[in-house]
Amino acid sequence: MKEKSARVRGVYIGLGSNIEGPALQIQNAIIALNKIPGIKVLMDSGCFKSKPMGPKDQPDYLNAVVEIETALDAEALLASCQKIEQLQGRIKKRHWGERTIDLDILLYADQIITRKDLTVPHPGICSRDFVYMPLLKINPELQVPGKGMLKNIVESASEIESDFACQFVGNVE
Ligand code: A4P
Ligand code: MG
Repeated sequence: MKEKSARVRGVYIGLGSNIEGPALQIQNAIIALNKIPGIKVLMDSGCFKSKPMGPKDQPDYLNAVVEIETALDAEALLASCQKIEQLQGRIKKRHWGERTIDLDILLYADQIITRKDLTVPHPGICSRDFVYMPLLKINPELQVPGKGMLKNIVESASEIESDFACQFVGNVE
């Protein structure tokens, strides 16, 4: 069926997994995103490994970011992300605890959204290495609405609270 709405570019989704085969979880979530009507995955960052933020008695994480083009508005995109989390068996046990898959909307073009259920740009963008490293790999010139160029913010280091020893480990399979 032909899409009626205009497609928005510059939309970035962060993916994270640390149980039940993280590499496969990330790969499956990207495939699932791409199958949703109104979403086209344009690029992925590859996989990055990092130490857990939050409880330390959980496995290391695998993170990735995808840039998508979408006809969905941010709310509908959030619902789609949550559906994929459910389908991949996401169970909430504890705050910042282990998970099969987590999908966060990092940026939705130049929109700034502050709703109860949705904050965009995602608050972790400039301070978590497992978020900004994959983002910068896709787009080194990325602008964060209301803040400026991501690489400048990261280089100035004033906002960096934490280092999770994030490193690139290879392509999404
Ligand atoms: N929500 C608000 N804004 C957004 C957004 N931009 N994208 C709301 C997605 N969701 C957003 O999220 C809780 C609520 O956030 C949702 O109901 C949604 O309406 P959740 O995914 O259910 O729970 P969560 O992910 O455990 O909570 P939180 O606080 O969002 O955690 P984060 O920021 O996702 O971090 N360590 C490493 N190394 N790598 C990781 O990826 N991830 C986390 C979770 C912990 N430690 C990690 C990693
Ligand atoms: Mg989340």
